[in-house]
Amino acid sequence: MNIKNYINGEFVNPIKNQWIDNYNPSIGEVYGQIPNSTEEDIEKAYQAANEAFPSWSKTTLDERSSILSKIAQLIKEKLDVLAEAESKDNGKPLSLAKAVDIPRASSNFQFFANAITQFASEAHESVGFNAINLTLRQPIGVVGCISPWNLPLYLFTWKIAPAIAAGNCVVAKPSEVTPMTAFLLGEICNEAGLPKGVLNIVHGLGNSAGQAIIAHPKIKAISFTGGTNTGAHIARTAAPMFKKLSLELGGKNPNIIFADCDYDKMLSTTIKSSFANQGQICLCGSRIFVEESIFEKFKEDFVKKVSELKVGIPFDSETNVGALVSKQHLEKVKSYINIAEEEGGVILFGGERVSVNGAENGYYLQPTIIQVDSNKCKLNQEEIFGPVVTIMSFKTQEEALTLANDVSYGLSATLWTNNLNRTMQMSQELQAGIVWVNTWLMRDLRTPFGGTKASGVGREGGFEALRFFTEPKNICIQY
Ligand code: TXE
Repeated sequence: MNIKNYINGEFVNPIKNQWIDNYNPSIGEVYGQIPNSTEEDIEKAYQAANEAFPSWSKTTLDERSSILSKIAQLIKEKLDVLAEAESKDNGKPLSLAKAVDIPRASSNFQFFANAITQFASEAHESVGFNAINLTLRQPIGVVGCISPWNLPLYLFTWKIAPAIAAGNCVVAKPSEVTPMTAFLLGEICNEAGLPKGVLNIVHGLGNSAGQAIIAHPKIKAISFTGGTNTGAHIARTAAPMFKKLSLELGGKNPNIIFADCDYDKMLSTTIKSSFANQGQICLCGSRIFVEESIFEKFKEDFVKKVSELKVGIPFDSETNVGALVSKQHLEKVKSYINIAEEEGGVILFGGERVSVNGAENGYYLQPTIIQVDSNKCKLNQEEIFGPVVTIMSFKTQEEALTLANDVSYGLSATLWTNNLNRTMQMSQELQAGIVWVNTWLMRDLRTPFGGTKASGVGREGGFEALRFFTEPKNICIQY
């Protein structure tokens, strides 16, 4: 199954005709090839975007809205094909791709189809000066969108939808590890009547195709989701070129559980916040802190529930935990489990690779729970990004807050308590861009989304995203 770049509304081979193997992680085998694009391909994509920009940026909001709605509708209609492609490419359970990834990709387009028709700016009357100030929020031009492999179409469209809704044209690169649904999106955009060149999808490696996008002198803004180290590299390259940057990076999120919580809801949600998508979600609550009085009970109940999770092939409807995305990533996650004991950790459950019948070469790993006695260990300081959580107890609210914030990341936090004062006191002090209280991963797309500290710069979502993808201009008129 060879896929091609989508440039100027057409599917084309990479100019230098270089290709990369694409793996199916559930069986550990190559199932196709993708373009290993070079800067020549990025230049071609930029030219197409640049040529499309004058007319696209002058379309009415209703014209844009109706095309984005059509894309949203087509994604919905193609749910099964897209979900199977996503599951095959990423290793996640098909049930998850059907329930979360693909519906959210459709919602991303539908949300910004609606939002752009409501996006307004402000005017300021300079009283006494016979002057009025208008703020225009104009599209930037050609922008770059680069996305990771964990939620491929979900995060790819989360950037593309607001970018084109705001009137920009896009050079987009999905992760080379999970290119398939991005490829299928190109066909959907043509079917929806998106004018050629508005969206260009180029496949390839980060340090070549990706690097060509961030270094391109005329691609004026970069929206990136991925690892913190990569984000830092992108900032070093793009900042001196004065590009606008939105960096949604890694996380090492605390899940803080007080004895006064709704215990059963907490337990069932914590299974999800720990192991959904094989723990490969930047928002997973990978550091679990439990109030001392319920620590032993929680430990026992949590281990029991996790031991009942089924690790299996993604297309099996019984599967709760699928394959990790690649051999390299499985080895990275395993390397953290291997240092658990030397760090004074105790593996309460899991830790081993799983050999799944009929898919012995797949990248499967048990959901793993490690009890640690310090928040200073690597297991609690570094993003593992796999089905691995640590647990430790705390005595007081102050101690829990200190533990939660004592990490370089600041993306999200989850808090389980029914004490209102505690909720507000802790939510204000937690160093995070998102705080969930008595829930996890509940998402209202109007809200600002993003992290602080090593979790990134800028916010996505709602009007934050439309502001990122536009340039404000103040026009002051005296009369
Ligand atoms: O991200 P990368 P990966 C974390 C997680 C994971 C780590 C690496 O810890 O293990 O990041 O994952 C492109 N110029 N998260 O490898 O390398 C690359 O091709 C331009 C958290 O997926 O950052 C891909 O398309 N682009 C994160 C994208 O960047 C470059 C979700 C992400 O790749 C580039 C995923 C360069 N020099 C991983 N180098 C989250 N916050 O959700 C790479 N890329």
